[in-house]
Amino acid sequence: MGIKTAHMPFSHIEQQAQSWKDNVLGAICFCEPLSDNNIAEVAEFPTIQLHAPILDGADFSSEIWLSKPVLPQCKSLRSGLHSAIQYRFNDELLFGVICVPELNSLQSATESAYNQIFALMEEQDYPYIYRFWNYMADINGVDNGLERYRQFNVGRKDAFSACDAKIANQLPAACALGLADGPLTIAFLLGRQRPVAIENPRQINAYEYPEEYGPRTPSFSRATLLHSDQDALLFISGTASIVGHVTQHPLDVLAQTRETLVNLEAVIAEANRMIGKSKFNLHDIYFRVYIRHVADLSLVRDEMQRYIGGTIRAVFVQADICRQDLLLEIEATAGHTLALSSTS
Ligand code: 3EB
Repeated sequence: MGIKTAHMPFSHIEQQAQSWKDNVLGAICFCEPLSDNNIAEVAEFPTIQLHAPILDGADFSSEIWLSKPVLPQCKSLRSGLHSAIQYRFNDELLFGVICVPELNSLQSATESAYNQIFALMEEQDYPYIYRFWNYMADINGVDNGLERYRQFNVGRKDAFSACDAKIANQLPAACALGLADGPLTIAFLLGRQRPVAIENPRQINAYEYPEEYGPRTPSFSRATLLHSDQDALLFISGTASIVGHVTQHPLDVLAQTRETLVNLEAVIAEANRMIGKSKFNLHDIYFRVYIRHVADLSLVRDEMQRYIGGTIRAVFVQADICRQDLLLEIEATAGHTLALSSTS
């Protein structure tokens, strides 16, 4: 696939060798809000720095996407700027980041961010979206008469709808989380190979949610899968305690954790069905766990540990989930070699 991830604390990134940095497409980094003064600039590649309390797994708190040169003569990465987007790319992949301040509303900031991303896709000819990571302040707050997550959905959907069908019909994997403050911050991964969109048979597809969740439906699928004869890469969207379209077990974080894990297993089973092999599982996977209430950390972590067993690779951060009654959300990424052993 020509791409892999590495995970490490934010402070370790700048200490890496130049030859390693040369292969970095971009990074998604969680940093403690209070340690701002020792935050280095990582201007060499597109990076989003998200200020959220890291509750556990700080060793995995930054996710770095690296291109995996398959051939020695593989061309090095190139960088670019497009409107407010900073991006880095090779012939296969493009990783970009954008931060948009809310001048009028979160809705218009979102529409503007997505319009810029879609314009870049057209301009640079990366027709497929693999993954969006969305972060915004006060996600459950209400302003301009609408909950902010719902405004985000309106802005995103309107930008999608205004596009050419080949973009408008895509449903990439995504997550949408609330942080204490900061501008709307989006990272994205694009490519030239068509991904497979995966849905969860236990859940109503998000783009078909009923109107009670807002005037526009969320534009995402439960996962995207990229695969060839050699390898497969799975991006699992933010996954929560939702069955059908209804939040399950409000106020019960333990039961929400279990329901979320069952949903993750259902998505993984769909991915395995697509590749015709039982390659993906809850063990060989990287998790990012968003927890609404800091005090719930040990309940969530211990239940994941009990359910999955072995050593889990996960970072736990405090963030707000897009529905008031959701206490956690888990996203995951996994890569496998289909020919021989499994690696990420
Ligand atoms: C859900 O299943 C929970 O709006 O991009 C998960 C992943 C959720 C992505 C998004 C929202 C998004 O509806 C919330």
